[in-house]
Amino acid sequence: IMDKDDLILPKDFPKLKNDAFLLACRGQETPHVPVWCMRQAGRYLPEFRESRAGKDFFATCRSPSACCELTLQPLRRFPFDAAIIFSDILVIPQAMGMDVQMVAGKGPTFPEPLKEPEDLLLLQSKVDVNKELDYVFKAITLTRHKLEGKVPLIGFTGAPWTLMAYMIEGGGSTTQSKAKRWLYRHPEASHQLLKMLTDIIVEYLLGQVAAGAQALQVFESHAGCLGPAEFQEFSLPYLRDIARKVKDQLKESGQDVPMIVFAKDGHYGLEDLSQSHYEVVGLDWTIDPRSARERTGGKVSLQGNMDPCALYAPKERIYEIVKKMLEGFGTRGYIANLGHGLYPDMDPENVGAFVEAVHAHSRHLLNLK
Ligand code: 1CP
Repeated sequence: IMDKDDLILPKDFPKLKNDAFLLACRGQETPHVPVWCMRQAGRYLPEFRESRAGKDFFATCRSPSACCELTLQPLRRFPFDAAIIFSDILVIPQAMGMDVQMVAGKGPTFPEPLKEPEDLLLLQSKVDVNKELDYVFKAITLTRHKLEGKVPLIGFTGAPWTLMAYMIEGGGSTTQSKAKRWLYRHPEASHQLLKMLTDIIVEYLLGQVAAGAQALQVFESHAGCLGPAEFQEFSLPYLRDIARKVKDQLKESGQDVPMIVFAKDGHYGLEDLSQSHYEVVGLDWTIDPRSARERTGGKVSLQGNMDPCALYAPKERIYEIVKKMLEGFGTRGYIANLGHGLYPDMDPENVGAFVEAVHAHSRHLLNLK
């Protein structure tokens, strides 16, 4: 019998009942293709809007019970094969001492973004993640208990370049020109910042696993504004470092969790990404499933990549699109997802139709074998 206080300890977790997602990460056979959606905990759900109403976004991130509730909401509606902890990638810049606010209608905003290399001196370069990001770890532990073994729990982080871009841009940007200015004008300071972020990210991910995360996704959401050469210099080495270091450290304690790298719009880096120690490469919708398979040479599992906007289509059309996607990727070493996150105006019913289509059509394909 569990005492309420036991829910805060990262041990005696309930037995996992559905391991399709974890098996697919490792390229093993599954009874159906597992599916989850980026931003599955989000504003398209009325219950999410209700829970979040009038509350500060980052205050919500700091409340383990709120994060747990928001993580579980989509799973009560849909038979997703994985949960992703409700949090945000920008908790790392906050832990480094930067102020980040969520401004309604505008998104995340840094009142004082980094402007010149001297500003790096203002950052906390060594972060005690167990102190500064303890609230994320608590949310993961609580959620892992409350999931009752239904599906595995995914932890995540922003990748160094993506976080650097937010820290310099001060928020969302279409060109990332302020951040890219650093790459061309201050390459050394850029590497210094990327290295600093990498060290924190490694500790952060290890902390998430210790807290109960069963898989880890690294979001390089701003890969698309880099060209192949800039990607090679400023993104890929750090992505590799993160996977290598996390895996080496986990191995020492006899652990191993699958890692997913999602470099949005980074199709030029697909071959490299498939050889960067991640078990899974996430894909946006601009990549054709068959060519992604060819280019990654069966070395990794693939995750993605339906255009989120296809969810605006009628249900029958969604089924047809899913069918094509499954036939392109095949049923082995594949995790169905969208090519990016759900948008707030999407109809939850169509999300359900997407999940149902993946399960039904993949079972059909697997039965034909
Ligand atoms: O109040 C709200 O609901 C605001 C919307 C929102 C949500 C639901 C934000 C603001 N963050 C989140 C949660 C979140 N963020 C999750 C939760 C789990 C889930 O997916 O269900 C995750 C994984 C993230 C990760 C995240 N935050 C990324 C990487 C994924 C991606 O979208 O590329 C990025 C880039 C962010 C920054 C961020 N946070 C929020 C917004 C609107 C943005 C994008 C800002 C921009 O670039 O314009």
